[in-house]
Amino acid sequence: MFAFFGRVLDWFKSLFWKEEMELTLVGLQYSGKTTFVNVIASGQFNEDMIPTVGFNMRKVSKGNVTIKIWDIGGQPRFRSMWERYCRGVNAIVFMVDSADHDKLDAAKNELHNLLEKPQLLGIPVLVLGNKKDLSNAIDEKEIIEKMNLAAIQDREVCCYSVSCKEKENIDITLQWLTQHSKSARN
Ligand SMILES: Nc1nc2c(ncn2[C@@H]2O[C@H](COP(=O)(O)OP(=O)(O)OP(=O)(O)O)[C@@H](O)[C@H]2O)c(=O)[nH]1
Ligand SMILES: [Mg+2]
Repeated sequence: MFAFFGRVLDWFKSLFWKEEMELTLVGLQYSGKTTFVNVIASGQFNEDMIPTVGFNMRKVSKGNVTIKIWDIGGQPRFRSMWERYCRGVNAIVFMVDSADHDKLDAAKNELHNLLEKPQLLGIPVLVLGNKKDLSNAIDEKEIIEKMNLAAIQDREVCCYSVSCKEKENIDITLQWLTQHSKSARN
């Protein structure tokens, strides 16, 4: 009964109290960015993904928040676009394949290069260590260490270990993101 009234209340709120946010998803190729967008948009996990050429834009509604997501290709040839698409967004999500140990150093360098750009000063960053379901995946603490997140002092930084495949920690990720919508920043 209470659940029913809760849903009615949510629906009522969504009619009058809408928020919008914009975020950009970057990170090395094969880390799971497009998979993440699919999972939050439709709950679908797909093993056979096609690498993103350039970028995709998707709008996803969560409760009363509409999230406009820029999903940028992670291959080296697309990385020069990252900065442009990160300008003015509410949050940057940096996706890391936490089971691919050989690429962690490159991921760290790309993240720090990006955050050095003056245009992106102060934009909150969420680092997601994806593929938590794989047995060799490193945990949150190790991601924080290997990505040298402690060195980022000029903005809010958060890190979660997630699995798009098993839909683990996707809820807390969405919670963090929607808390960074425009009205939350104002
Ligand atoms: N085991 C496992 N595999 C995952 C997970 N998330 C994504 N993958 C797989 O990782 C591969 C790459 O996923 P994509 O979403 O295409 O990666 P991307 O970061 O968008 O890659 P680019 O578009 O090239 O930058 C696919 O085979 C996915 O099925 C996960 O949580 N666990
Ligand atoms: Mg992609």
